[in-house]
Amino acid sequence: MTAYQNLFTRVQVRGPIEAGVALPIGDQPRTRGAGYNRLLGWIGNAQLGPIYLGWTGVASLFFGFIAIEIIGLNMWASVGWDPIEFIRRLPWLALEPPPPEQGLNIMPPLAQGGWWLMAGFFLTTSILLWWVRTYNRARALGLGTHVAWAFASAIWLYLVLGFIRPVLMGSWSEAVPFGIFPHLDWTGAFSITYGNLFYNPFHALSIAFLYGSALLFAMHGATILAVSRYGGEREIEQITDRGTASERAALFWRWTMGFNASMESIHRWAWWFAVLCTLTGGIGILLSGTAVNNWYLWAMEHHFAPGYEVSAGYVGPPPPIPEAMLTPPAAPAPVDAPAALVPAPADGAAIPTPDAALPEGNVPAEGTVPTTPPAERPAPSDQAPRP
Ligand code: 07D
Ligand code: 07D
Repeated sequence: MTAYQNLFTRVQVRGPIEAGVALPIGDQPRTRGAGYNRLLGWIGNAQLGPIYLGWTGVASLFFGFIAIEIIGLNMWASVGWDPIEFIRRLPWLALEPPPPEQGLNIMPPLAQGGWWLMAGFFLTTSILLWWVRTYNRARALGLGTHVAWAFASAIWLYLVLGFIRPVLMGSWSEAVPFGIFPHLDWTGAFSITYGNLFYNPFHALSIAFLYGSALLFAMHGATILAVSRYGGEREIEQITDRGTASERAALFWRWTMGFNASMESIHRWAWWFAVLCTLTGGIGILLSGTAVNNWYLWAMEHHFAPGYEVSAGYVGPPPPIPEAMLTPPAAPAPVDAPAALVPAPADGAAIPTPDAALPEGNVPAEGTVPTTPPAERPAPSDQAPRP
């Protein structure tokens, strides 16, 4: 018997192409072509198309293409138009924003951030047009505009990083460069410049929502897969029924942790966690360098981080070096002086002392013989004192 496991999509529906609902009057027609694809069917719906492009879709793709062209050609030029080098070094190539001396100049020389500014303009236009498209398509289908507003939250962080904060700081040089590793270098440098972003409470909130999103996604995805043998993916129609996949899923969580999200509320949890990740993140970036220059010092002021003196003990000018440590070490004993290095007798009965063993002027090498006469030596703690 086949074991019940359904981690991968196993059912692919095929039939006449589904055309979808009629579009509102005034909308452009969708593309005509549509077909089936087995690979896509493994991860989602096997039907591809028809796509609604509309003028926002076409314009968005067009501007996005121009942005990628500007970025790509600048990167290619930076390796002397060598195609092999371009591919080999692509992850490290960059298109940098204007240098600080250009301030907010919107017409800097092309090689000094002019290309960056243009690419940024086209990319932003493309992203905003894509947002309009998500909003309009949702309206055309009679949906809520939740996707558009969630996307807007990501766009908020993007705009803060590349536009709003640089404008407030008075310089495009504050913005993120285009490039795979270069944008990570920027991210690392940003944290260091502002005294460690971990002490920025909005970065912390953003992380909590990021991790929370992953956890919620895992919990919800797993729950629905686990009850899919009872039709769990038809969650909404089962909300109020007993004995359904929905009720079992709810009971599972109520039994394991006492509380369960409802089939409706779990999607609100997911939406809010995802949206708040970039919303709080954008606030955190916006405050850095504008309101707060050093998050570590800020956190110390607000008793949120310990001071150095608490965490690392005494930090200050080093204590003076003892005089004895500054005197040069004693000259080594002449090799022909047998008393200088006296091995301990095998029976351990008597340890030679300087007074007994050393001729005049012969100094034992440090550590070879005790310098305190036997009578004055402290008794070993586990032995009785000598008579
Ligand atoms: C899986 C959906 C698909 C999207 C993908 C991304 C491009 C860029 C452009 C070569 C989850 C497509 C990528 C179109 C190509 C050029 C010039 C989404 C999925 C597959 N980052 N970041 C990446 C962007 C910022 C950070 C990867 C964009 C901030 C860290 C990818 C932006 C900071 C790490 C990427 C942006 C930051 C990454 C994978 C915009 C702080 C990684 C992204 C527009 C938030 C990871 C080498 C991914 C990596 C990574 C794209 C902004 C930090 C190249 C488009 C400035 C620490 N970022 N990022 O899967 O592997 O997202 O880097 O703001 O470790 Mg980034
Ligand atoms: C970037 C939203 C914009 C993207 C858009 C998409 C296209 C292409 C193409 C599909 C991601 C446009 C799409 C153009 C589409 C195709 C083909 C969302 C974006 C509009 N951090 N950190 C965060 C952690 C440290 C730093 C957030 C963890 C260090 C900076 C997140 C750690 C330093 C910034 C987060 C850690 C540092 C962040 C990002 C651990 C580096 C930000 C949330 C464990 C040394 C950003 C307030 C997000 C932010 C950010 C996580 C460490 C720097 C929660 C887990 C201390 C500068 N960090 N970080 O969703 O908001 O991004 O900070 O160490 O700017 Mg961080």
